[in-house]
Amino acid sequence: MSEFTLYNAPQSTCSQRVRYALHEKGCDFEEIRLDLFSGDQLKPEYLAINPNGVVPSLVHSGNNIIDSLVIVEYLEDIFPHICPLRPEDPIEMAKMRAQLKFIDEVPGPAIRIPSYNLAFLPHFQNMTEEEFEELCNSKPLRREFLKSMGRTGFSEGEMDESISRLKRAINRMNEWLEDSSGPWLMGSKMTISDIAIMPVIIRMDDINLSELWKEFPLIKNWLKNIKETHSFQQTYYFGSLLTEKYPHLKNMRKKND
Ligand SMILES: N[C@@H](CCC(=O)N[C@@H](CS)C(=O)NCC(=O)O)C(=O)O
Repeated sequence: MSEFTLYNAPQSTCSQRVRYALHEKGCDFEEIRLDLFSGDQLKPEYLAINPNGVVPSLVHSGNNIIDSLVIVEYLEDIFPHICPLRPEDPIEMAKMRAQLKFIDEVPGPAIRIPSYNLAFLPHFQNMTEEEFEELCNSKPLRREFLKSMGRTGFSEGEMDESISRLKRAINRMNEWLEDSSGPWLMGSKMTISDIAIMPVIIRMDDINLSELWKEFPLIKNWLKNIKETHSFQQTYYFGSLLTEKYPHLKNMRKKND
């Protein structure tokens, strides 16, 4: 039996970060896939592991480690010499951590808006108002987010605002690549920052938002490089992309291509 158990979901962007880091570190792990739309994450036995009722959670020898970036940093703490993902210099480390804060503050929340509107909304549309209210109230972390979406989805204004935040994030990512001379966000070596932003960029690519970096060759190159890593293939097994789970999104892609 493996000493690591990862509770996660194939298409969850936060889970994808942790799967990638585990593969980079060469960790053997048991993967338990939760169905987020059946409410697996809200069952008492899972809430005992992660009281926030979200994925991912990593159980390591009986210890519950929660929150994607905390988990990735934890893996770094216990395996500092296997494929190091943090710079040694404290100034560089601070720079990387500031990038992580930005990623979780700007593009991380912004990508949820189109993801929910395009893919996840139908899961809620057939519910009655009472059922939806009950579902919202059962969520320790995402209650207000789900309520703000409602059963009809985010408004055009909210969609536009999230695209504008994603554009700002793309500009910032380009600046990081220019400053570091690439190919990774912090320079010649991949760091946690690359893993943190990866699922946002992959999601944007998947839902037809790649035009946001059409003028940015450094980002195109970054994307090509990360897709070529062995951990990428292992992380994004079939069903990890929204277009693989929700075929109607593929048609939308074709229409726009
Ligand atoms: N800060 C947390 C956020 C985790 C999170 O929001 N997970 C989403 C999937 S990416 C989730 O489990 N959602 C379930 C729900 O909303 O009920 C982390 O990085 O791990």
